[in-house]
Amino acid sequence: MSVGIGGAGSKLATIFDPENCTAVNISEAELGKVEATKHILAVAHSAKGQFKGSGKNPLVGKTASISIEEELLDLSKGNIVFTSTGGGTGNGITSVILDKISKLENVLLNDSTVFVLLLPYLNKEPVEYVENSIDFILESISPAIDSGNTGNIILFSNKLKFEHRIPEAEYNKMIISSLLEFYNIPLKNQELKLLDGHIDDEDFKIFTSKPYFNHFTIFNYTPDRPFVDLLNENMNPLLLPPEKPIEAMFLLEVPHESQCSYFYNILDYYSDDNVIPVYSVVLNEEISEPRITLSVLYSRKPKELIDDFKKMADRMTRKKLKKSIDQYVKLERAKLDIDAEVKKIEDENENVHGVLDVLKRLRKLR
Ligand SMILES: Nc1nc2c(ncn2[C@@H]2O[C@H](COP(=O)(O)OP(=O)(O)OP(=O)(O)O)[C@@H](O)[C@H]2O)c(=O)[nH]1
Ligand SMILES: [Mg+2]
Repeated sequence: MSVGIGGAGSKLATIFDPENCTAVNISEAELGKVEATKHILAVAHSAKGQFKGSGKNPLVGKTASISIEEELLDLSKGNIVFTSTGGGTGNGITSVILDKISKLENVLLNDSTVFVLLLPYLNKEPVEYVENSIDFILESISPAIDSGNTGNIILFSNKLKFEHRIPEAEYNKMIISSLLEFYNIPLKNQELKLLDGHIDDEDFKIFTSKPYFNHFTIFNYTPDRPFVDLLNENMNPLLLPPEKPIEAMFLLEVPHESQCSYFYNILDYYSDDNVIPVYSVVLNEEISEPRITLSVLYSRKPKELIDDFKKMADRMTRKKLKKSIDQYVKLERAKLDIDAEVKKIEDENENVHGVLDVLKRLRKLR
């Protein structure tokens, strides 16, 4: 069962699990467009009536969650929750759910929730999406991970979508088919002839119920090249790159039984990092080359991600700032070198706090 919150979340959940998914939104129109099996409208009234969206404001989502949080918490148990981190509805409602989960005394293995998050692409998406995402990761995801109460957290990004100009619907299908490759590991283990190791539903559940970030990828494996090179070339381009792994799981499919022992190379690679993967090797005569579906869990906060996000948010804020000053002091243009002034202020203070500071300063300069 899957739960999709907000616009992007609802669309992804519906593709992932068309037979059994719940879509949640504060926008009736957006909710009506998704073919979910269950629809939940979160009540969010303004003076003008029910909101049609949060206007990228997570506070609206947070407030609206009051009407549905118990139901949603229940639906999330043992399931997968999809949301984008940039908008206001998915971000706001999911942050309330994460907060509730973080405060639980104890979460049973079968009750843990996997969170699939969709992050905006820094270079092409509005600054509000980027800022909302920073807040979400720092204020909701980090404490949830620290509480140990969530399942895996999977970080998809819209980077490839924007860089390769991929239509939204197609990109959503790419995200879900990649996710299904990972989720099909126990099924393949069960359906194909098992040659070594094994990953059953229980093993898979234990792995996905750990409160770490999950990066998974799939690629052809040939032992004539070092595993590390193949791995580096084949990170999942839809996901954020992983940090140092603390746990790993892989399914190796081989077309010939004689290739079964290749898996020892992969175990050797991870033993250098003191990681002992859960694995399964199966015979798949329909493929021509051995293929690996690999997942690593990493626990460090994606520091670089936050740094990049912050840098981009700063840059975007500065651009906005410059635009405002440009407009405000139109008549003064001849006297002032706006670029130089903005640069000077930036040099003095890394975190420029707002247009007001700058304007005050400019007035003083005149
Ligand atoms: N890949 C993909 N990204 C989407 C899709 N819809 C929205 N996004 C991204 O999701 C973010 C915006 O979040 P939405 O899910 O639309 O917002 P919301 O949660 O409904 O919140 P509101 O601001 O109230 O609309 C941005 O980064 C968009 O690029 C989609 O169908 N596919
Ligand atoms: Mg929306």
